[in-house]
Amino acid sequence: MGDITEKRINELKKIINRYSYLYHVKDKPEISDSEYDKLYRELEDLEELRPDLITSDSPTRRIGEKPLESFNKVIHKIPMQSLNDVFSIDELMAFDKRVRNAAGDTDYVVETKIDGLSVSLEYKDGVFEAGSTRGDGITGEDITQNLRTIRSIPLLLTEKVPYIEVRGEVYIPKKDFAKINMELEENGEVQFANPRNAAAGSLRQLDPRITASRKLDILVFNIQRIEGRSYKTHSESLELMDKLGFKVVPDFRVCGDIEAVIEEVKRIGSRKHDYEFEIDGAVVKVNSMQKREQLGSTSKAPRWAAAFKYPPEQE
Ligand code: 0OX
Repeated sequence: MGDITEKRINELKKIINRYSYLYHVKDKPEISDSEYDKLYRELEDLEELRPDLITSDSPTRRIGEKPLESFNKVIHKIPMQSLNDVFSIDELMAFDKRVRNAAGDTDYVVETKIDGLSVSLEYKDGVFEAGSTRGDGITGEDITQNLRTIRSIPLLLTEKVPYIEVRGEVYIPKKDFAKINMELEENGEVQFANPRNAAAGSLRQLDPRITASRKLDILVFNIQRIEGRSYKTHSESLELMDKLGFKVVPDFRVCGDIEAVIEEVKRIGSRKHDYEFEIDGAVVKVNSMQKREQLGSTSKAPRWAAAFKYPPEQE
């Protein structure tokens, strides 16, 4: 009899994780909310009968019960570097010249630069183990409990990669930001100045139930470290993260030369208002991992990437 329960629990975990992925990562729900709730409640009931079968990757384990006393410090195994800014097309072309002088002609990837909070996520054997804030890039804070509440962060990857650490940006969608401030105002509390501060404030809550109520989302854009898999280009790494179940920066483009990069940077700038998140630029990255190695980093930032900052607009 116990076996039947165990089988059903495992089945429900798989089904629910899949529907949750389709809803929160792919934005393509395949069942109604009420059907989803029904499956979720069935799993909750079975886990109440058999607490010995509860695992950390169960969709019912997203929100921990206990608030923390404080956040622990973590030293990043791989430093979380920052980006060098460029403020004009001329500066972007100078960046391209430096890159080609040092590493020869190259493909680039252009991505949106999401204005949120940089975090790191670590998985062992495909299971979410720990997450932290960037902090100063060397030392951050352990916010695992809060990150677990973000539905687009997979608790279980589609493949049991021995180890992977990815980096992404946590943000609050523009449409949800206004709602949070309205609620804060109703409760007589201080409002947030912008979505970025709202995301930061929500991640810094010691009580994960408050974080869970905040509609945080994530987009990932870098593999910090991986064991058991390899890739030759950044675009391959983005595809790999997509395959593993992560929500990856949308419509990134591979560009064959700086002219194509400039066109893409302009296109992103003109679409600024269409994204569900705030952007504070476009990121241009050398695609070849081998060329990145060749280019290396300064103490602060990689030489293989640049953040293009759009001029401020008159509101
Ligand atoms: C972003 C963003 C930030 C990876 C190595 C140095 C910078 N805010 O959207 N950072 C990076 O790349 C890191 N990419 C991005 N898209």
